[in-house]
Amino acid sequence: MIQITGITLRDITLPLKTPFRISSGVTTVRRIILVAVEDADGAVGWGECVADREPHYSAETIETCRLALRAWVAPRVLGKQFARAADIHTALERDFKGHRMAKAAVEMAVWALEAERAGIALAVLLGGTRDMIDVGISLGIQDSPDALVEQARAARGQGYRRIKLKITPGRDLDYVRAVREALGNDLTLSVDANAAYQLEDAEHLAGFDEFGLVMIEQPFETEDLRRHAELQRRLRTPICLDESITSANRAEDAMALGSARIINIKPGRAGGFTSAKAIHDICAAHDIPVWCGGMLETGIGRAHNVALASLPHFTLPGDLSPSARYWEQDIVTPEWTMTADGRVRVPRDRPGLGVDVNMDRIDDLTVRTEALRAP
Ligand code: OSB
Ligand code: MG
Repeated sequence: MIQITGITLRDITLPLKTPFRISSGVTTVRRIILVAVEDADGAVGWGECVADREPHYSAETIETCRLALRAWVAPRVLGKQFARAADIHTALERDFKGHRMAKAAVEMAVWALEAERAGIALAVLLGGTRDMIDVGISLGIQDSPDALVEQARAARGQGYRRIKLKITPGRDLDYVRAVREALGNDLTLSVDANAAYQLEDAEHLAGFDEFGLVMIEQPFETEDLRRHAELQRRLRTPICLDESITSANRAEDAMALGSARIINIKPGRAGGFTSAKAIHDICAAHDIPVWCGGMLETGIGRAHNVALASLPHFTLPGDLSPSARYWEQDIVTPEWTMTADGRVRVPRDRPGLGVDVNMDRIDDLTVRTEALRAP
């Protein structure tokens, strides 16, 4: 039995080493709500809310998450008993629509807590089987094709197994062509539009077909499943959906419509691990490859993503860059690293997250704390 007695929300600010630009906006400093869930025996599980300040990626923001966590998530969990973390999802869905990133922050913290208490790795508790995962990098939009080529060259040198280029209208085909011409056809390349295009751009987007990309990620809006299917019929390049896939049912719809040949799974976007696992399972049943996306997480969110990505059907490289790519200093020890051949080790031999949360570092970065307690 897990009896949750407290949920502490800690806001930290953490500057990125370099600003990260996607089609809908730029992030220079991350402000992140960390969630510490405590049970009646004093065990603690950590979660990380992946919402950003602005509703660029989805409708959720730090402030909508704070409201949702305080008003609707916490009351469904605090003082309640759960046999397993897997039961939290149902409790959070009862008469409570949306707010998936807020739900996920707590749901995933409870999974970490259960693993910690059971003395097993989160990866093992989730059903993970792999102990090394291929890593890809996501390169933000640059000011010139040359600048992007330099970034891609450096990433290749570091051993990344897939390089994803963020694109936006006006900074797309020429940028990808420059990278292909400079670095050759062997490089595993993809692009991510973060919903910046419309069906009228279909012909323009077909221009990507000549580059041999492994996928084009989320060209259209979140809701546009039918339009993605229409585009897929006109493209050779496989479409991968990210923003659109908020649940297993939605993944099933996308597959039935032919909207995607690949799916990116982010547990924060899907409302937590139970939902992310369900998406994984339905994609496995339909033979649609999946990979684990990233949201510029700290080492806590990275621990969650690495654990999830160790499930058997995560067959493509994940956006699981090492700590040093984002931060001067991470909030976990040891920091996340990548091997010279572009892989991350799953800490299957350590209980819980597999890394230690660095409380001194978190205290230094904390700008606000809110303690929610069982009534
Ligand atoms: O679409 O995958 C995305 C970051 C913020 C919002 C959306 C996305 C991303 C990334 C970052 O691509 C990948 C990473 O965490 O390294
Ligand atoms: Mg994406």
